[in-house]
Amino acid sequence: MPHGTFFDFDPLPLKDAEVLIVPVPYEATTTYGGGTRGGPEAILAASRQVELWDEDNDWNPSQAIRLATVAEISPDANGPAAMLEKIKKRVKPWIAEGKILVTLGGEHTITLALVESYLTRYPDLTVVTLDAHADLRDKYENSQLSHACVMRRVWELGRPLTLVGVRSYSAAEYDFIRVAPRLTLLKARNLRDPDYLNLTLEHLGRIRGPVYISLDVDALDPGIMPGTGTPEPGGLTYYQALTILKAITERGPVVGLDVTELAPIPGHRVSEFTAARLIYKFLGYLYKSREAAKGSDE
Ligand SMILES: [Mn+2]
Repeated sequence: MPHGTFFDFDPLPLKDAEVLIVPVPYEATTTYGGGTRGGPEAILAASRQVELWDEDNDWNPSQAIRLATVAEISPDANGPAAMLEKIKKRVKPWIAEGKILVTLGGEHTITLALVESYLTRYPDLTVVTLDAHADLRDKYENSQLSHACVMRRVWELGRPLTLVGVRSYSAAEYDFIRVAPRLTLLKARNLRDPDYLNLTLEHLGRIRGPVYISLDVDALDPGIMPGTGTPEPGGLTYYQALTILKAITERGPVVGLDVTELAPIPGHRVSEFTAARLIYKFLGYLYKSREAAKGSDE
């Protein structure tokens, strides 16, 4: 295992793990700043510095989380379609066993393979993505499998899709957003208004059934997340991101998470540390909500 394990947890045998950390250092269609291939390794290294006591719920989630870190899914030189197939082949058996995957990108394109794989086990899946960009282009630089098209391809799979934190899209994407069914756009600029934030949380709270979360790190403000290929000013604050992740996990089962587009800046650790911290927060919320659900069954 070249990367070591996430959070320095004692490695569990795969069969005993509920959560799998899956590194996917794939980068092919990045169009501006590169470097997302270094994302997984940077997040893994940063995760080992995350304080395990969680002041959010005053508990130590690491004592509950049953986690294993698997070997990376290495890039396929035969292009995006081959890479997506490779990812599906690797992850489907884990998803079939009910594992919760936390996939570390790499570019956002990998989300398409993950959602397709999750749909084979959870046909009633809803996808929530946090992203600065709509990623709803039909085609970009002559590719339908560009990171700029990933949410269009995900939307085409026929399930509800909610985009949170968006603040950058083209005229054609705007026209698409206005007419597309099953699509909800919750803009970053409006989240500054507490009433709108509450509406956002209500919308997320109303989602029924399993949810898949795709976190493009550029959803966050570049002040706390400068290490990304296509930074956009005006992003989510850390606490807004936490509130949103908490609302989604408290509402019902979250079956998977991906964290994409992290491009580490040498000597500048805030981006990967923020990403690792968000993942630990997410897992804390997830296990807390499961505990609460168990408690209410008794
Ligand atoms: Mn983005």
